[in-house]
Amino acid sequence: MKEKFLFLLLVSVVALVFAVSCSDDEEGESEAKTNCNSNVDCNRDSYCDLDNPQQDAELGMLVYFCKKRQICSTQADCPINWKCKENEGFCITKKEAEGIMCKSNDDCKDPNYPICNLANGECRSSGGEISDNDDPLEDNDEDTPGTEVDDEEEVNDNEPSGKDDDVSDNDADNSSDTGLGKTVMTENFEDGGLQWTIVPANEENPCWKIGTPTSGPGEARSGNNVAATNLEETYSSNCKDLMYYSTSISVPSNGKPEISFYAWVDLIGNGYSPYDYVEVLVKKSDDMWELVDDGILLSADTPSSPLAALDNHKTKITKQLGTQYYKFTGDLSAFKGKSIDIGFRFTTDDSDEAAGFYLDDITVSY
Ligand SMILES: [Ca+2]
Ligand SMILES: [Ca+2]
Repeated sequence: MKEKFLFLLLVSVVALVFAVSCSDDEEGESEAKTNCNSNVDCNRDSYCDLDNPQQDAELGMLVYFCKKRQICSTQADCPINWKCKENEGFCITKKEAEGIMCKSNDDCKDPNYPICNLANGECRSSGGEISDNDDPLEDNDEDTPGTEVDDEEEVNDNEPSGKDDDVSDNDADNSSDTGLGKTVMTENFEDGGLQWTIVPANEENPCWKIGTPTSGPGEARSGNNVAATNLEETYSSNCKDLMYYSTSISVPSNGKPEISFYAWVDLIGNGYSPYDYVEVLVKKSDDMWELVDDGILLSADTPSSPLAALDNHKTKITKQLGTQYYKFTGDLSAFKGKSIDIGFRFTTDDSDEAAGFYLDDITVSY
C-alpha cells in the first residue's frame, strides 16, 4: 500500500515537472525570436542566452536569442548563481552584477571591480576589505548591466596598480608591437591571408576581404595588406561573417596570454547600441564557436571614453573613430593550457553603413 502510494506520488511529480518544463519551453519559444550577441541586443527584461546557441539553417551558423528574465522579489526567487535585482524585479546573473567572474585580480578588468573575491569568484570594488559572506545584494543596486558605473572613481588602495581601462598595462609602454612576452602567433596579412578562412552569412557577398585598402584609412598599418570589412567602399548590411585563423593556437599555461591587434574603426553604433560591430570569438578544441563572454574581454588603447571603441560589455568593437589604427587587446587567460581557434566576427544590421573595420598586425603572446 505504501509502495503504491509512493508510486502514485512519483508519477504525479513527474507529470508536474513535465508540465512545468513544457510551459517554460513554450514561453521561451514565444519570445525567443530576438537574435542577440550580448545583453545589449535584448530588452531590459531579457538577457542574451549565450549558453544555448541554436543552429540557423539559413545562415549556417550558430545564433543566440534573447530570453525573458525570471521575475523576483527576493533572492530566494532566483536560480542558484543568479541575483535578484530587487529594484527592477528580475533575476540577473552574477556576472552581470559584478562585472566578470575571476580566479585572480588579473581577471578583473573593470576598473570599478578590480579585486577578485576568492570566496565567491567574483570581481568586486576596491572599497575596503569585504568579508567573504557579505550580502551580495548590498552593493549591486547601482550595478545595472551594460552601464559603465562611474561612482567609484577612487581605485586607489594597495592592490596592483594599473587596473584601469588598459588591460595590457604592462606592455603599453615598454614593448614592441609584438607584445611583452613570447609570441605564439603573428599575422600581418601580407601573404593575402592564406591562414584565414571566411565563413560568410551570404556566400555571394562576403563581408570580410583581405588585401590593400583604398577606403577607410587608405593604407595598411604594416606593409600593404589588411583584413577589412571592405577594401574599396563602405561595408554591407546584414553581415554576420566569421573570419578565423585556420591553425589552432596552443595557449601557454603560464604568463599572461593575450591577443592584440590593431584596427581602424568606423562602425555605426555606441556603447548601448552597437548596430554594427566586430567581436573576437574563441573556439576551444572540439567545441563550438562561442562568444568572448567565456573569457575574452577587450580593451582599447583609444584615448578617452567617447573614443573607447567598445560597447558597454567590452566585447564588441563599434563606434565611429576613423582617425588612426588603435591597439586592442583581449585576455586569453581563461584558455591557459588549451588549444583554441580564434576568429573575428563582423555583424551589421540592415541599414546605415560606414567606412568599416580594418584589421592588421595580430599577435598572440604570453
Ligand atoms: Ca599588414
Ligand atoms: Ca548598420
